[in-house]
Amino acid sequence: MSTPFKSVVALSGGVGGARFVHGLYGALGGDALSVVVNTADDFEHWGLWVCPDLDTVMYTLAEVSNPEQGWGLAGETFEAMGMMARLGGESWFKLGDRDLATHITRSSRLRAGESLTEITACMNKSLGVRCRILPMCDLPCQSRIETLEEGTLDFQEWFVRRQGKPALRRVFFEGETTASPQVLQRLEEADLIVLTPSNPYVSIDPVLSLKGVREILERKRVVGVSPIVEGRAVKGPLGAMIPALTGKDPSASVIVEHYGTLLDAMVTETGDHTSITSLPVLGTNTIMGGRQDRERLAREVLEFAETLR
Ligand code: FO1
Repeated sequence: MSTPFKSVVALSGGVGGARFVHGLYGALGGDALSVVVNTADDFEHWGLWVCPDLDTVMYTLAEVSNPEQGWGLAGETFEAMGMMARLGGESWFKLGDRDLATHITRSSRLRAGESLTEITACMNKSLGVRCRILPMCDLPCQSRIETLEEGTLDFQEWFVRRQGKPALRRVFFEGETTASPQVLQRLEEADLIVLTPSNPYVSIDPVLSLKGVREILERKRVVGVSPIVEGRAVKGPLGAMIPALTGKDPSASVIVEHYGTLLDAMVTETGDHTSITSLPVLGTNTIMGGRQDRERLAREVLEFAETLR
């Protein structure tokens, strides 16, 4: 598509963000697109360093992801996990047999001293992904979930093992506080930044928490896409997190309030846009099915962003 944007940066978490980024990739091509991916969900499992959002974005853009669940690989098998369970190991987090190759490759290269940024670039290239996929930082920065009654849990422990049931008090981040130099450079060079329809609290906020990121975004054209559609989260724990963290019902307006002055404009589901008066808003069909739908939404967001000045 013809667009005036030479350098678009998308901030993304897992499934919802990855689907939108897939649309942007189709609409823009690889050269004009960089994706900064949340790594605060990353954790060690079976002695391997697992980066769920980086892998979800990579598999989605390489078109090898599991279309129903959005994470993991299509046609995956779980023989290793079955054996792990027989051996008395942990089996609450489903690592597939082919997905394991990703975690083993990454973990051994990290141990050999390569950075997560370098490894991510190589793996994406190997799978034929032609845009820049950048982890938000190179060292661990992890989301911690402070619960009302069960202390503080790691994100995957809370979300997958405990199915998001322990009531939330707050989310905070522990570890690295500085974005990678590559991330800061891409953000500085961007002429459009998109906050994809990912969870603001555990996918986008970790990126925004890194030193220098907010300051750059305040100077840039930033458009958000709402992960809340007609009062419901499309996927994941966001629908329950909003009332717990804000005392409000889920809505696109809550997302706009959350990002505050960072946003220049917002894209929401048709109908949801009428409740937002504080900034320019585009109401459209934001539910993304297949590739065509994702590209259609991405084109609409880019055309809308062009009209902002
Ligand atoms: N999500 C689940 O709900 N259950 C799982 O067993 C699970 C395994 C898994 C393995 C690899 C991977 O890359 C992602 C995986 N996810 C799983 C998704 C992941 O926990 C979350 O969706 C993200 O961390 C949130 O963005």
